[in-house]
Amino acid sequence: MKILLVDDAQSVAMVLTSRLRSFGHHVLVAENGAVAVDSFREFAPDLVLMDIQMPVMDGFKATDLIRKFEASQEWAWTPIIFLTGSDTTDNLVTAIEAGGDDLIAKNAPEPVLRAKMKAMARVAGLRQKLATANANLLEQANRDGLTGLLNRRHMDERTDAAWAHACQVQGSFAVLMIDIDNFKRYNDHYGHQMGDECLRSVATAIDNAARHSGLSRAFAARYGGEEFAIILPNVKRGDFELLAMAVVTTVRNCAVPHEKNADWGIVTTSVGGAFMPHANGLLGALFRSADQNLYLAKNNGRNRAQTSILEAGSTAP
Ligand code: GH3
Ligand code: MG
Ligand code: MG
Repeated sequence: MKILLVDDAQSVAMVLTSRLRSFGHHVLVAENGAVAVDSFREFAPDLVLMDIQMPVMDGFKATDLIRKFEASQEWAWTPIIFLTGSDTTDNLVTAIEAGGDDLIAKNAPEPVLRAKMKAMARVAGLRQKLATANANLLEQANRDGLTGLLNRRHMDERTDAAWAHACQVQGSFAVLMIDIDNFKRYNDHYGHQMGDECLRSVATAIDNAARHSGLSRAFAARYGGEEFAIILPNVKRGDFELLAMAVVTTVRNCAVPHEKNADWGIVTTSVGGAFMPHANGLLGALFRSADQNLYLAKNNGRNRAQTSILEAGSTAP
């Protein structure tokens, strides 16, 4: 475990540190509550051993600040054990009321300290497992089950945040809407299962095109059905136009057979894009413009990209 040991008495800190290290733990010492609160954020310990009476800031105040900090985090409760002169009932009640989880006497016999650390290591192990499971769940909740791309809900959240930031800094912003050509015929001809396979291949191609664009903030998502989107915060106009074309080419290069797709005989996409040099106004207007361009790309023969530039002011409600 990573243990944050907080005690102003050097002699106590030294004895406890050497004992804890001999049990195999990694120990960081803080000499008062204020230092402990700072160290807690950086060290992210599995356990805190906290003295109560200390100069600058006492253990109760430090515990209160640590709990407040944890409340601002996604998911956190680090065990805090108070170090006391004696482990009386009164002390235990006060410790728990103050936000601690247990207490231990500073001069507790070695087997008692070892046993308590063993119990805490179990808790730390479980917390680690929970944190990992939580992160996996969150990751899954943000993904589309069929294609593995970001799903629409997550795309909306992330796009709104990126747009708000772009408006604040007057940064550029662009959207690409991507739609598979004649996909209904694909399903009718090859069946829905093959249709799903095809959606996966196209999604991978789109994701690759976005990743290979070198635009670190670009992200691709499944917009819905056989439609995808790439969101491009802080992008140069030239890079946006290149990526629009790259998506069409990358999907075409996969050469997924599609007998019923006009003269091409392979799966193709149409792309509609809209770019704003300085984000301003309503994001919906940018999407509408990208949609109109997608419609144009379809009308102009499919298997192509159509893009346009929206000047500031053109997105006013
Ligand atoms: P266009 O070139 O104009 O885009 O024609 P289209 O046939 O692609 O467009 P349309 O909107 O008529 O058909 C879209 C089809 O996409 C219909 C629907 O069954 C199919 N589709 C949507 N989501 C899924 C899915 O998850 N799996 C499969 N297999 N098909 C899907
Ligand atoms: Mg469609
Ligand atoms: Mg389509």
